[in-house]
Amino acid sequence: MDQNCIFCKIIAGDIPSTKVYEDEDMLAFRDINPQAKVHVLVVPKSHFAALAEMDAAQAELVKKCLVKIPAIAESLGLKNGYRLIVNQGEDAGQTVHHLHIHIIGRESMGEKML
Ligand code: DGP
Repeated sequence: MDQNCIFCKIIAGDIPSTKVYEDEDMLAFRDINPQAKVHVLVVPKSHFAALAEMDAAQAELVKKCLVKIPAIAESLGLKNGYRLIVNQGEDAGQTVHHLHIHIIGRESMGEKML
């Protein structure tokens, strides 16, 4: 745990969140500032800042998150699809330096981005 990390505090239960899924490796909770009708963050419980700092063990954790995301998305009612986003660094607008995967959906995103 990184004492200065807001997501570590959420994982520890020191800051409340609206959880949608949890197991020993990851926590999924609703984004405080949703950019779509459904906006959930999937966070490995082990702290590391970003993709660029990921080692092999941490990559395994991200893989577990990716494997679980379709079931999380289904539980959120995202049967027509969703978008995953990982922001890496300042130019991407990464504001929380604990690796997280955004799940965004429940509305057509068209070709707004990507
Ligand atoms: P990013 O730009 O990829 O670093 O996105 C960080 C996201 O984290 C942003 O969409 C807002 C969300 N967020 C920041 N602080 C909190 C918090 O305390 N609780 C929750 N639920 N989400 C948070």
